[in-house]
Amino acid sequence: MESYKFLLIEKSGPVVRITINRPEKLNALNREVIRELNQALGEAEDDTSVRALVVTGAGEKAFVAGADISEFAHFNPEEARQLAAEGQERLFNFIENFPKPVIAAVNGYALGGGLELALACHIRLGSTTAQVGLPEVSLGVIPGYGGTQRLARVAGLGIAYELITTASRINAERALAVGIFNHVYPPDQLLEEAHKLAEKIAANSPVAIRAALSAIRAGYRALAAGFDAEIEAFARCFASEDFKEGTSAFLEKRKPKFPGR
Ligand code: CO8
Repeated sequence: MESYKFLLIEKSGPVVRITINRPEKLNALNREVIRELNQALGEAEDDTSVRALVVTGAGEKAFVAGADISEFAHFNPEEARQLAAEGQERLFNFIENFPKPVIAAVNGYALGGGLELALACHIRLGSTTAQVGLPEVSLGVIPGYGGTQRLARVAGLGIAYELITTASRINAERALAVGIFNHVYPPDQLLEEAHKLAEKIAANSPVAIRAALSAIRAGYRALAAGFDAEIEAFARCFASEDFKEGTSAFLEKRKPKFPGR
């Protein structure tokens, strides 16, 4: 098995756990983390002894606090389009189309690209300490890793409109109530419960599970146009003064003052 700079990979029986391990940056996703995740997922796909996956974040604070803002703060619209399209293909769509169930164990903040990662997984379990949201509009940008499409699908249009336009963070109890989480557990039980669920899945027919996953997502293929529209809208934000102000304010640790242009 490959060794990774930003991931910890543990295999126990038929279950592989991938831990995003960049806790000093709250496990933020940069290109390299996404490349490594793509590679680790590819290995798990090829390994016939692997029947289910658990994805989680290192440390007690965060699952993933988003895409790495310092990586894209200076991008122009074309670079932004490329980054979003590449990430969607290598990670988010890859997980959604994965032939084995992928369970997100959301152990803390899942914000922006972090919630989008959890939403791309097939099943989401949350810790009672988790906080989730899509705060992109507070940075002058929009979700670009499928969040506009998948949140509406998982939690409904009304919740998607509210969470995306308010940039609010919600707690685990609310995330459970709106259907983002399937179950919520105390932090010290989250991984154990995720593994129990993965093992329950692993006892069933891999052929039938692959067929079931493919049938479940078949009804959503029409959303492809939505993902493309999201990438275009995401990229357009990068030409705005609001985007420059939003990302500068985050990096300078101050509140933004949006000019509205
Ligand atoms: N990107 C880069 N660095 C980050 C990120 C991030 N998303 N989140 C946290 N960090 C860094 C902080 O800058 C800080 O670094 P340093 O110690 O070097 O200053 C370190 O992680 C610890 O974070 P904080 O000190 O801020 O920790 P707090 O406990 O005070 O706050 C929060 C925790 C509330 C989670 C806070 O870190 C925060 O608001 N983070 C950003 C959340 C956010 O806005 N996420 C969305 C990002 S945009 C996005 O995901 C777009 C997705 C689509 C992209 C498509 C292609 C690019």
